[in-house]
Amino acid sequence: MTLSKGARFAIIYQDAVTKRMETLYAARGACLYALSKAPKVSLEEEIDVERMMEELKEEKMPDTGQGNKNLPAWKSRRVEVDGIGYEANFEDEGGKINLNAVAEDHRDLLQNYLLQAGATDSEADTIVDSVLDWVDSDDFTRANGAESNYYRNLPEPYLAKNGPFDSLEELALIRGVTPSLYDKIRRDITVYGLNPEINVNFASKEVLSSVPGVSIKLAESIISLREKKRGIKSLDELKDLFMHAGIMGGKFEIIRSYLTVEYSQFMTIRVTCLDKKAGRCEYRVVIDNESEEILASYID
Ligand SMILES: [Ca+2]
Repeated sequence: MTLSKGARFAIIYQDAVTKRMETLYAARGACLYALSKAPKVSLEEEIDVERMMEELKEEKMPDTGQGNKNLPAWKSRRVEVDGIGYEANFEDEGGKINLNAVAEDHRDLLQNYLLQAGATDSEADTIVDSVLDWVDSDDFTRANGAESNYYRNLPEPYLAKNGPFDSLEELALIRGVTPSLYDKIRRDITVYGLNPEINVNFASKEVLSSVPGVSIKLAESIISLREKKRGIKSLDELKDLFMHAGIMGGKFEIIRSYLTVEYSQFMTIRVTCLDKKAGRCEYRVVIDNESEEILASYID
């Protein structure tokens, strides 16, 4: 029996899809396994990532020593499910820019972040104003924003939320957010919690350098320091670093007001497949540490 070219392709394709599905399901298993190892934490009690990692290590999971350069390397560990290796990372959602906590007086954080992601000044203005309009309860449109009267006139109309974001995907509905921009920024954005401050131990270089007054070089120095110290325990530890960059006194205090070392109530577990043959796959879950509820899960 000979198979047509199309049939051969279909079989190969099917095979690849099946393999990918298997990997994704195993990644989900790895993620849930990592979750089962995560101790419950309260708002008052700091997440004991070290202990969490010790517990994982006890199960003889070797440290990969590599990992996503944007994430704290000391917090990544290898998990094995069905003979496939995965890298598990624990991230505090507090290391991201919170759409529900964008305030007029701290709007430059999101604005700068959008600029470094490639938005123009006017595009960034539109998005920040529209995010604020989306969340506020009134229907008064900001100078560059959008309320229901804008969204109602789109080819597929909808209304402004006039309330907090419930999911990250809502960001794609905001005026000015294109699919490519959404894809570029979604990993640095959160909708969980209400804290506007950025957790310096988990923020990406892009988020840190969006804090007004923090250059890319300074952001890189902060990341090197937190790697070296395996976590920054107090913002005072950053004083020397800033002083070397000529930032001290009142200037340092202003920057400090954007930052924190406190964990938020929300955490992401990210599991990435290390088996090249299985193709690139990533599974993420966002967890409320207080209720232990899984709030969202993503497959990439
Ligand atoms: Ca509104």
